[in-house]
Amino acid sequence: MPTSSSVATRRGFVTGACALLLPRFGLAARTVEVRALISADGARVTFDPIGLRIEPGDTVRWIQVRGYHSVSAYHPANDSHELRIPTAAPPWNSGVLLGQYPAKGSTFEHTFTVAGVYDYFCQPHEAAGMVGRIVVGAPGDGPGTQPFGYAPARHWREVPEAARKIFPSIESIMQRGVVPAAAAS
Ligand SMILES: [Cu+2]
Repeated sequence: MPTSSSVATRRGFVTGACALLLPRFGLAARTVEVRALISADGARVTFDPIGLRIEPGDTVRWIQVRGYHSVSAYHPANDSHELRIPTAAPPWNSGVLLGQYPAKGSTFEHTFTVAGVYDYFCQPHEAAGMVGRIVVGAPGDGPGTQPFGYAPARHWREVPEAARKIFPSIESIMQRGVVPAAAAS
């Protein structure tokens, strides 16, 4: 009898703690998947979806399905790339992922807590236009909303021409929520 009563008490405590956590984001935080791909002939490299709208607290999980890719924020900490994520947000860089899904080392996750626009690229394929854009909550007016090359005095590495054409517009991301790779350009 004392044992079962103690278990019941613990369960009651755990339930209470979960109830307290949930209202922080209104809804439970989600994990959304993005695939990193190369076509069979190697001619086309892409993230899919290429545009995504999520809420603060959500996590994006990139899955390396074919080819070898990285998931790297547009941020000066990543090899002097242009700052194109919110100023208050930490940069991230997966490095080139080493496995093919579902093998170990084929996925990378990042949790987004700061609202705004985030541009990111694949290190091996940036020049070929392998980039993506995520809007967390509302776009605001941070670096990711600025035109490419907005701060020439910083001497950041330029976003390659092929990549500039690939980013879906912030408007289309806000309207559609998910922008598949094929519909982006
Ligand atoms: Cu790539």
